[in-house]
Amino acid sequence: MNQGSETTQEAMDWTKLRADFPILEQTVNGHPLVYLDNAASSQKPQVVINALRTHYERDNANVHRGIHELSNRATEAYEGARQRIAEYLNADSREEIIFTRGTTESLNLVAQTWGAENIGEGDTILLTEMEHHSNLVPWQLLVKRTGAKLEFIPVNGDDGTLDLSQLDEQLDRAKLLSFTHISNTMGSVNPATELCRRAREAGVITVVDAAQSAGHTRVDVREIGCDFLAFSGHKICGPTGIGVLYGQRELLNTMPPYQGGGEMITKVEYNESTFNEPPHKFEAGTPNVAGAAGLRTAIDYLDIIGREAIFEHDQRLAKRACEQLAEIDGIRLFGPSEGRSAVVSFVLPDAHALDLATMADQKGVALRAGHHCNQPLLAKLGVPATARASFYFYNTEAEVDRFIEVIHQVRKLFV
Ligand code: 7TS
Repeated sequence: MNQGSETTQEAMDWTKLRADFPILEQTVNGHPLVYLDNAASSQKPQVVINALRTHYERDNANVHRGIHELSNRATEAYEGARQRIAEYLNADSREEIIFTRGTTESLNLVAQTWGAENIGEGDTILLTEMEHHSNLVPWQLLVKRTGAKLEFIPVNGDDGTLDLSQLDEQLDRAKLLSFTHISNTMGSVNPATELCRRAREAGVITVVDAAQSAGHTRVDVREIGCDFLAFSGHKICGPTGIGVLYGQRELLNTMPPYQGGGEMITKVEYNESTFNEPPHKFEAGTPNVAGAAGLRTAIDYLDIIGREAIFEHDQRLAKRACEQLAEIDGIRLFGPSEGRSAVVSFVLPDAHALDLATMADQKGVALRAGHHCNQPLLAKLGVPATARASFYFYNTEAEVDRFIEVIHQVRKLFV
């Protein structure tokens, strides 16, 4: 696909897409790299690397401040990226898109601004048992400050689906529901639209953690019907250090600022200030302009491939991996058997997950092992760690087979 100029048909040649990712062309420990840690961070196509380079070679300046050409170009790049992201999420307007450092900062922003204004003693914040620490700890901090409490939608054990049997009662008690769209450990795809609809009917504000979904499936904030949604650029082929918080405009208008500083004010006196309108009100200081430009390019790139096609490819690879893993005696495979995403977590009877990942690395296969920032979930499942393979569109069936081959080779060393 390279510069995004070729046809969709050609773009669907998944193997050919690999040529867009220079990092994939290397050997690691003497073996061709098989990168299966995409849930942690995705790789970057050449067009994104070029966008960062072009920004610094040609357009770099501060935004919104200058009246000179470069500052105008930087502002256009930054605000143009905001507009493009609004389209990507089908938001009503670019004013609903706030740039952050990533999902973690987006979720902290909601907890510290909307939460500070609206959560008080005795209020309930509803989460699920499968949240990444970044959608748990910010709410714990808020609870500590306010005297509110947390409640959790249960996970149905190894199957990784949510137990929604008590949802209506839980929503009746809650003021806010924050949940992950796709689990980074179980690979489950949560019914975001249904959860948001039922929350809305109960008058509960919703936050969707789209870290694992934004680059893998279509994410339409109007169709989902959420109040807030967060994602990270680096997991969707964009640069590190840039992310997004979508927030419904009426809510953003009522929220206090996040951090104080330049850009977020209209008038400053020694003892008080008036604040800018959203989204600028929530973006104090010089922003990550190059990151925004890189993220825009990543989004253009993904949209040429098509997120529906990416999701189908994810599912095909995950199914192939699960079917082959399931043949291993005594293996514990996590996540739903149907409709799962590109994340496959497992525990082998005879090899510790960390040893397995370390030895797979010796064969060039990059896996993840550990608690995946899901410590309470793993404690519930009764395992200290899982091994995890997570796929993206540049992974191939041959790589899945190589991963399985390496698992078998490594197992032989343990038994
Ligand atoms: N939410 C989910 C569901 C995630 O998977 C992650 C990162 C985050 C939030 C935080 O994203 P960040 O970009 O702000 O760090 N997940 C992982 C992972 O599974 N392995 O490393 C990071």
